[in-house]
Amino acid sequence: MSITRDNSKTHFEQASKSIPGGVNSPARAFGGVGGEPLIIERGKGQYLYDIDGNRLIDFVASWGPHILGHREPSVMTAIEEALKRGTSFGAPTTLETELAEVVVDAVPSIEKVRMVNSGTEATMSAIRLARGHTGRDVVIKFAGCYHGHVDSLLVQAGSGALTHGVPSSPGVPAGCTADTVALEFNDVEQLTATFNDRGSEISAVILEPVVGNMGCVPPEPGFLEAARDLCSQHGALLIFDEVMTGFRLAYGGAQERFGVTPDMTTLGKIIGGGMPVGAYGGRADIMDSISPVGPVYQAGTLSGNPIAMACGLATLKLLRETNPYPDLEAKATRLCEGLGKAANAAGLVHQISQVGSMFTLFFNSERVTSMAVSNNNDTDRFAKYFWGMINQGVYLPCSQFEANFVSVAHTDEDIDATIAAAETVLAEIASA
Ligand code: KE4
Repeated sequence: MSITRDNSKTHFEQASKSIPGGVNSPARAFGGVGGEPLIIERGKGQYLYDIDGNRLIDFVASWGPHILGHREPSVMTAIEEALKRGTSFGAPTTLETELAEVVVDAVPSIEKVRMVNSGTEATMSAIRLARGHTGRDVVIKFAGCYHGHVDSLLVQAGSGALTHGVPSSPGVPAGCTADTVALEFNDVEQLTATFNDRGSEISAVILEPVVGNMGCVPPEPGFLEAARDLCSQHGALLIFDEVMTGFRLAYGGAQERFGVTPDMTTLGKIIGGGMPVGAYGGRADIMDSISPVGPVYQAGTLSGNPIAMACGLATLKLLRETNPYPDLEAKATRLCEGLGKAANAAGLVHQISQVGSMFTLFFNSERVTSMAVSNNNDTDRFAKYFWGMINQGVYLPCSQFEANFVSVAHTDEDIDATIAAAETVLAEIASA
């Protein structure tokens, strides 16, 4: 069974004439799976509809934001109401304060928060703030963690940088990464040794508390606690990059789920509900080092944009009121169990990694705990799985180094259909 993709192919060819690679983000370019991206016409609930009229069950959720599904009615109404008052004023609005107060109330580490326009802006600003606040230059990150395309953090990055095999990008001068140390995720010994060696130089450790960008990789027991303790001992700041896990793994994010409180947190995706919003926040004494209160500069024309604030606010309010997390986790667990049974029935070596409503089916003989292991994923087999599932009407992230997301809109029937699709596709792969 193959879906029709003629219109997508034609339009993608046209797009490629005026947009590099035909995409505005390489993560969408299908580089890791081959072929051309589907051109999406609209989304509704758990479904995407492409310009060939195909309806697909969506587990990408725009790379995370759509925890409520596409076009959730109360979110759409909030956007329409905000639009009646204008799109942007370059001046404070009450909506920014309201969203800031919701974030402060929800996220344990955040006493004050600054809105920006993307996750990249959030991490870039958080790193600058950490360096400015501590007066130190060295930043520790972990291979496979992706924190956006920040020059100093685009070192052994995950996500699209990994899929395209260009973890450390050209165009980043050596000086920008001279103070960036990339270690192995989940390696407490290596982190401890680095602190023992250079502790007084380290401004911050930044990490994805549950990594989504080398596939879904949870922290090993004790890893987050060790990072917390080492930062406290050496006067460095612990930054949780919760752009993906924030409001995804719990209303208070991974830090609520794992009970480890960082000094700063970066957010994105869900807090914008699908509109361009990023944020960074943390202890008030740290955040008051940022302009205009303190000397560390950061600014943005459309930061706190009222339409984006309205979308994010409606999204977070609905999450707070309905607490969908237990149900989301149950649906994801049932799906992962079904995928595992399908892979076992087909006799295919695999790992399934799930935290809450995010998960990855890895084609790997080892449990994936770091980039060194994730690098051994069978990406050719993943590509066959990806296209097989598309032809069964299931839309997965187009890379083995990404996480899938279950939303409130996914029904039991969708979970059953996805499992059935996987049974067919994985059996076909095994018999090829
Ligand atoms: P953005 O600048 O793309 O809004 O956020 C960057 C970012 C920061 N931190 C984490 C943990 C992230 O996952 C991301 C962005 N995630 C990727 C996909 N895993 C976005 C997809 C894309 O780049 O198009």
